[in-house]
Amino acid sequence: MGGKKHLAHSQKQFKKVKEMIKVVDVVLELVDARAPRSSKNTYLSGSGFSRGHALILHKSDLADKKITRGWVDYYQENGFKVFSFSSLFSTAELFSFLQEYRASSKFARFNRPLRLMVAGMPNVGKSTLVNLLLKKKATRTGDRPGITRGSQWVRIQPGLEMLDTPGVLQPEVEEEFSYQCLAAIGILPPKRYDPVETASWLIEIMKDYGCLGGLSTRYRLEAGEERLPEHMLEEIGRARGCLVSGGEVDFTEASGVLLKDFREGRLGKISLERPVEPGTD
Ligand SMILES: Nc1nc2c(ncn2[C@@H]2O[C@H](COP(=O)(O)OP(=O)(O)O)[C@@H](O)[C@H]2O)c(=O)[nH]1
Ligand SMILES: [Mg+2]
Repeated sequence: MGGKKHLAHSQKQFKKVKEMIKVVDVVLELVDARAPRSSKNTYLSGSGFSRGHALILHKSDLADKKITRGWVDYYQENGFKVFSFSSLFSTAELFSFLQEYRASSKFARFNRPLRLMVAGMPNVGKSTLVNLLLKKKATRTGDRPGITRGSQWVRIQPGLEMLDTPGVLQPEVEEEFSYQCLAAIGILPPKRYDPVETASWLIEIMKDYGCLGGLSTRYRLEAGEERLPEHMLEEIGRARGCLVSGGEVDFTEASGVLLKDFREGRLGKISLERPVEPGTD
């Protein structure tokens, strides 16, 4: 389950990201609002990290609003600049957040643009957000020395410049719960998890959080607390025609259906991780 297998590749990729980081003032780290703790990279908030760092709780349209607000408070209390966002929404508030960030930094005082880049684990919506920020007023600022090969500065607003290529950060898997979170939200590549195991885990989580309603609505099944995940998966499989010859349910396919629906928000707004409540833990 560990991350060792892809180490050689990810070291090379990480070296490239580090090169990009050297030329920016602030790294906008995208995490998935449904599982911010597990989708957050430890390097960028580590003590040796010398750049500015802001957290964007992305895909907030898919997460439970109240829990996302809790996460924003949690990270603010821990000294982070943090903003929750969805690429389905207008960029106006995100631009205000970035302009405020600039105004509170030395770059505004020196009348120089704030240079930023987007980074994050696979599938957190980096390309979507970069394209959204580039859409309007995107003027390539032209070649400038010291820029990593393959990426360019783009002026996205007065005072704001962004590298047009996001940095890919590798998932870090430390324990079973975050492993399953990363699998469920689609950060881990398919070959690194068992879809039936993850789908069953997700059903159990939905039980724990009292949001099985999303399953009964979507698949017209009886989604009781007492029902086993495998029985619900079987019913989902029948409802969706995920069958192998002989009429048996193909559990892998049924699990794929469930995970896809979860990822695209069709089971409701479900946050997998919650911030630690004060006085607990
Ligand atoms: N619901 C929702 N989906 C998003 C959002 N941003 C991106 N996506 C979807 O998430 C998937 C991965 O996005 P992509 O930008 O390719 O992620 P990347 O791997 O980090 O570059 C795509 O299917 C996007 O359409 C968002 O804010 N909300
Ligand atoms: Mg991408």
